[in-house]
Amino acid sequence: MSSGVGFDGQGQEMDGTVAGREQQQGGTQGQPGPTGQPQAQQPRTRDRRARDLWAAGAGLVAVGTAVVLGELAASLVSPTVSPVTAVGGAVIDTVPPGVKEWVISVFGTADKVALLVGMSLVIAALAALSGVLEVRRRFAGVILIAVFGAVGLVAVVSRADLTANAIPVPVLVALVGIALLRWLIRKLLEWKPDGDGTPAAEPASLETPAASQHEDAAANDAGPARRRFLLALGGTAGVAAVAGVLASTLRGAAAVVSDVRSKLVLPGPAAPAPPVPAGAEIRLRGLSPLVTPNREFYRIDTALRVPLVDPEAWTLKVTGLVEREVELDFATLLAKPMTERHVTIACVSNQVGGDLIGNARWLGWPVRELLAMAGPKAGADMVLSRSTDGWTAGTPLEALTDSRDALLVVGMNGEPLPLEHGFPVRLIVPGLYGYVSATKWVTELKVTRYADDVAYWTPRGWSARGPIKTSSRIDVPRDGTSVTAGTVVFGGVAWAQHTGIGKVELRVNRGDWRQAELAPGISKDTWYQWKLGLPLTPGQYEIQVRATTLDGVPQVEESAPVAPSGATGYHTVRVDVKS
Ligand SMILES: Nc1nc2c(c(=O)[nH]1)N[C@H]1C(S)=C(S)[C@@H](COP(=O)(O)O)O[C@H]1N2
Ligand SMILES: [Mo]
Repeated sequence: MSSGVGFDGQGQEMDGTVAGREQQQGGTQGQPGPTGQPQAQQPRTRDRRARDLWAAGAGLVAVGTAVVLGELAASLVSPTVSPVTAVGGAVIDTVPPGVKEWVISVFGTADKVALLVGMSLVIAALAALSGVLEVRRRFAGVILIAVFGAVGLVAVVSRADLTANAIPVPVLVALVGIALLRWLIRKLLEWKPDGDGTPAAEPASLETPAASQHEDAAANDAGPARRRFLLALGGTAGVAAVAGVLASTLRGAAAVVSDVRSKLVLPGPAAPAPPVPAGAEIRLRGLSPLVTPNREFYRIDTALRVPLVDPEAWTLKVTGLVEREVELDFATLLAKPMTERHVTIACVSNQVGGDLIGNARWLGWPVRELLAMAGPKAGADMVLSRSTDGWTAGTPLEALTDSRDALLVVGMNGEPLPLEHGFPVRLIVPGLYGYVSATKWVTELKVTRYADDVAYWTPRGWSARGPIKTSSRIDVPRDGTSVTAGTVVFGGVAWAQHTGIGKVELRVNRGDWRQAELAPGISKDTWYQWKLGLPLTPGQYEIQVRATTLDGVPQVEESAPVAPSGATGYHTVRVDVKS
């Protein structure tokens, strides 16, 4: 940007306070002209133009920095997500076919590059415009950035391939852009305060002695103020450059692993998942899908940046209290007979009624087979699984060796594991909260004892063992909504992993429990859907749900917080029934 501003007197003014003042005086004197009016107006117009150009530069730097920081943030939250690409994708999806054909005919295979270049130009133009608008009228540029932030948000939200993690990014971009723009424009106005008035009125006043004195004072301030503005501008651009290099490095690495993942062909299951029973999925608007799509699957981990693990380099070591250490590479793992199972996993931090729970079809090799190869020694009661980033989970040895299908998972809902969900290999253990079992990016299984080892969350206030507590949730109608009087259909899910759900009941305003219609579960390790129509007349209602296991054990009524071992209590929704 700075290359475009060394024009008409501006370059001299940049040389320092004294030079600036001299230039200003000399400039006025040097202007030929019979009257004072044109003499004063021309430098004034030039000054305005120079200030507008600096403002355009400020806009470019502010928005450019925000976009680059957005790319960096996005590459951290999700390695495959780019707001710019999302907007580009949305453009591709929305342009009329004619335009698309035309672009392809002109640019051929370079159409994507053309789109990116075109988008960059549009963004740059709008960024520059936001600076000019902002310097001329406070918040005019801010509004422009806000509008384009909103467009970016719509683009990101509308992209089917994006995870929820990416949604805050356009908001962040807009907020950072606005803050930087306000800051840079303020600095610019401290340097060039003149020109924000109407040019018609000021030239006349310039001729008065008082005004010249004022000009003189302003010129005295111009040096430091100018330096402060240029420092702010240059510093911000420097931050953008560093962030840009970082973002593209991260994205480059992510792209490599992403590419490997997308080309990976998973083996078919030797033991396929039992078919989903007819009627397991209840058709009811707003009810969570029986099998959670990967991109809707909750994500919880301590990884600030998603670990990027190249399957070629991946190995899993079985160490600790074993007869023989075993090391497994990815090709060997893929060659094993795979088991496929639906399993509902949940986070211990899931509040009653919360959404940190999801059901997927996992493909993997039973952990018990691997442990059998290693031969756990007597006295061992825990397996400490470790991920590439050092995170650990402590799982009861028994849960990994008994008949349940604890798996070394490579596939999720028919795809290789998404990077966020542990690519290339993670653990899934039916019946246990994620923090004690579901290690993503897993690279080591240490057979040990609870007495000797502690997992990541244990010293942080969470219990060493974490069986998932039986619970249930009302999905529809949602809490706090209004519904029309008549038969109101309630629906939701209930889970008691590895035991199975026997019944689900609802009660209205703490009245009698009424049994809901319970759909068959896919297996005892998955959640079950349920629904119940209740005749409700206009008024306010509080509806509660409770599940009972197949063994006849009801979920715990007493409310408990998530720490240390999972929340309990009945999910309660309040609905307003209108006539
Ligand atoms: N490497 C690693 N694996 C991890 C975690 C983590 O922080 N790091 N969090 C666990 C927790 S607390 C949960 S609830 C599950 C969530 O798995 P998901 O993100 O695939 O839904 O992953 C588990 N596996
Ligand atoms: Mo969790």
